[in-house]
Amino acid sequence: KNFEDWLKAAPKSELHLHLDGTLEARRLLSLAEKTHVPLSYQTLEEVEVAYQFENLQSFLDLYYLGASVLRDEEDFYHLMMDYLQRCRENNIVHTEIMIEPQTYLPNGIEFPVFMAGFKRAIADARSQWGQSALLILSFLRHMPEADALHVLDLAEAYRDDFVAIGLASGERDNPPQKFTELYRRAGERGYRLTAHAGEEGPPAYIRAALDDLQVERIDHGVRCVEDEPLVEELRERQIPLTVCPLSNVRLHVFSEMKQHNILQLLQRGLKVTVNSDDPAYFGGYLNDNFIALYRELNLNREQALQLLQNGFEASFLPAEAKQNYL
Ligand code: ES4
Ligand code: ZN
Repeated sequence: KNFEDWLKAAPKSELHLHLDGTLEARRLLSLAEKTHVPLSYQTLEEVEVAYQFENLQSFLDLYYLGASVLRDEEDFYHLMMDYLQRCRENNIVHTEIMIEPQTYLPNGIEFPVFMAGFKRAIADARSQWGQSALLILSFLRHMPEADALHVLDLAEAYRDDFVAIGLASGERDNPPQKFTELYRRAGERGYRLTAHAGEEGPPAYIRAALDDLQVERIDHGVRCVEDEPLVEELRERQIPLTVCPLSNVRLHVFSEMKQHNILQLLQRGLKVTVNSDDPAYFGGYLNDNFIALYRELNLNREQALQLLQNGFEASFLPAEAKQNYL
């Protein structure tokens, strides 16, 4: 059996996945027709052209437009179920999924609608093949903190359904400090804490996520290498970085996969994990990310085993549940 087959078959954990980023072009186009959302692309070929992103913002514009086709409980059930099926195909035995209510609420879709669809799909996947899944309540940093605080209160009715909060969307000019009160309150309410930092934003944003938001995990974090003392702190504290190789190349954080620093970060003893971010937009699910690391960066078995183990160690599962995977 060759190495690629071994990578595909290995049990995995995925920790950085935006559910709206799993909306496949085919389903997007058919839902857009049903919901009467006007798109400037009508065919799969036109989608492919539209998905040549310049940077994070040019991606986010299409990503939020895409998610606006989702309207009823069935749409949300199928979105979640399609991704959980992909987990099964990719041997992702545990996944932590970011849900972004601020994308749905402006369309008049409230918590009971999307949560019912999500929870039913997760319950079905758990009972059908033992899928493990946790949800992360992810906030949009281009919106005011007051809006996030309001959504945090709306989520109280679903407190047990979210293990953590996260912070996503356009990083530049939206520093972590903007959300200090949100993270303070969420911490008080028992949520685990993670945030995107150091994807397009400077290493100072990673430091601010650690110091001002008190996060225990960093989403992306690849720009930490620009600040040597920060790398040392991340290593010392074994702060997990949820790195997304195909995403970083498609959004030009790195010019090509051969330039990606994930294996250097691993070599330096950082707790790096591999993730797909928005697989429907960035050209691949988790196995495709691992295979790209093998083909372009010569990922070896020892490195792969470390990355796979980190994926479970860095999860928000309770310690006892983690043990079953290690
Ligand atoms: C995202 Cl790649 C990325 N970065 C920041 N926010 C996001 N939301 C969805 N994908
Ligand atoms: Zn992300």
